[in-house]
Amino acid sequence: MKLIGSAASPYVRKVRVVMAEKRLDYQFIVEDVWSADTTIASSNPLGKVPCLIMDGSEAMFDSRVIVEYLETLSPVGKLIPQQGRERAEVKTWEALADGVMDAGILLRLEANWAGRADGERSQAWMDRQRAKVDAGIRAMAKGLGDKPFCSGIHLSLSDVAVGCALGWIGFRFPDIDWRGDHPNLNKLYDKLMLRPSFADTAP
Ligand code: GSF
Repeated sequence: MKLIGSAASPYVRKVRVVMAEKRLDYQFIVEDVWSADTTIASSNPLGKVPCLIMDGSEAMFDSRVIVEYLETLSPVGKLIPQQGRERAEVKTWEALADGVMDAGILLRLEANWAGRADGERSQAWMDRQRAKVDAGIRAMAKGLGDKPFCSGIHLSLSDVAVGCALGWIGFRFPDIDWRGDHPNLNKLYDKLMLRPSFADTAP
């Protein structure tokens, strides 16, 4: 398998953490989707990473589809419950974490994207996205409570997704003090960073 991605992308990190937890081998192909000569569109028409290329088959995207597929490849390191409420709960945690990343990326693009002139940037739009980031982090802290992991007592995709979102927020928005505001998230992230899957993929 080949994984096209970048070291800074939180969605790509989610896939890499899952690969490592499940002891799956892959070749990491670094691609800068923002550079003028990127060839990502030949694999993913949406021009986004992560994108997984299976041997002799079509490309697969996006990160939620990829991690769900990876879960079927090996029983090692089970991360997603097979059915029912528990599965929906883990997928909802993932949607929450992805939503925080989505809003953070929209905020950054509005503030920095080179294709937009300064006069075209909307503070109201940035505030709207920032509110989603803040609300998402608060919901993570509330949902985690004093549990050892987001969904029960074992590591799951919930923790992987939340860890990738928080790590990326810390990397891109150093002014957002989620560690100080939410000691339980701080503790969870420190615990995740003890795992090679997280330590080796930090942005
Ligand atoms: C999001 C991927 C994405 O936005 C997923 O895979 O879960 N829902 C998708 N990737 C970014 C890279 S990053 O900011 O993490 C991307 O490739 N953006 C390029 C673009 O043109 O939007």
